[in-house]
Amino acid sequence: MATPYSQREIRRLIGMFDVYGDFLVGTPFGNGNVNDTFQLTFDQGGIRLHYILQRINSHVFKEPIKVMENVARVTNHLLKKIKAGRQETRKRTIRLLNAHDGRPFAFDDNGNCWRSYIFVEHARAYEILETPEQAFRVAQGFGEFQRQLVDFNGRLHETIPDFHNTPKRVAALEAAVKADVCGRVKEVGREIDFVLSRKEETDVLVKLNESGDIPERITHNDTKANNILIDDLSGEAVCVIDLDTVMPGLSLYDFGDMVRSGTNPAEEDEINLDKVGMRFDMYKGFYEGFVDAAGSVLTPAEKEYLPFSGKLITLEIGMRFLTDYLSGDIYFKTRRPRQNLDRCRTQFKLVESMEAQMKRMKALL
Ligand code: GN1
Ligand code: MG
Repeated sequence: MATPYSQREIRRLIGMFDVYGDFLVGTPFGNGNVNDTFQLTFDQGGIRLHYILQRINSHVFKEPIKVMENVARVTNHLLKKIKAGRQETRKRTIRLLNAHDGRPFAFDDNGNCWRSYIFVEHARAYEILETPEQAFRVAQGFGEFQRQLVDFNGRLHETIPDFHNTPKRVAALEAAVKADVCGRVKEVGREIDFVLSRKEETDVLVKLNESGDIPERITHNDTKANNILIDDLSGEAVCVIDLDTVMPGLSLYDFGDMVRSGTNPAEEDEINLDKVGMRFDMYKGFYEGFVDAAGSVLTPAEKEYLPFSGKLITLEIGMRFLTDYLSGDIYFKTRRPRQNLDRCRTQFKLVESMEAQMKRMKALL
């Protein structure tokens, strides 16, 4: 749930940006675990248009201006690519609105950083994917994003250092277990053992990067299936969204997070673990879509570790939920008690399901 804001406050906040037309209404939008997001309706000359207005969570993003510099640089790069394509296309990138000072963000009186985007009409993000065809399209969209950024000039800010450094996430969990600030460690012995018994595998990708076998790239780092918009008519992936964590990273974590979020037919915090597991046909869709779009830029080692990457990031995100549960639910938004623990258990169930199907996944290579 987004923090409650009155219509008056929303009107004042969007008033910091250059938007034409009359503000009608603003409502909470989407299911993000971090930022506060609103969809705003405007009347422009008798036509209704929408914008997104978002507050950047400053607990998670300590340097919001750097986040916005990354987002602006990447969207400008993508926009050039789209414009250079000769065919007419529904493909797009998120487009930031400028605030009155010409910068693509603005601070409110309480020091919160806000930004606004043009809303992409006739497309939507799916919380749960239904068909392998959708998985193919989603992976194609994120793969294309990866490919389009291959010739990006310069390095982006590392806005959250070591974001997908899995061994450091293990260390953070171990520190939270030691501190046990909420006295919850006694409830989660099984979950802690689950991680510890897989500890040696957690540094595989970091090590391959250190040895030069897999390159640092510009990556999205939050490639949940719901972070891409699917066109209502064509079913094509038309726009990658939620670029806050775009920064230097490993392509495999991007592929892995699609597999984590999109192969599971249940919610991320599903309580009935019988419903949770990896659908192999969905995995196949992701694999084929990603290779179709980004195969030409991936190295042999990157390709080889595609199946493993899904398992690794699922373990990593499960650990992050567990760490947050032990720390008193201070990072991810929660709507009910133990939600972070439920999220963790869902992830670990999914890890087991991936382990059971690893051979089949590798056989596709
Ligand atoms: C957060 O805000 P949202 O829902 O897009 C998190 C991701 C996690 C995800 C799990 C900056 O993403 O890393 O994978 O929740 N974003 C950040 O649902 O930590
Ligand atoms: Mg996000």
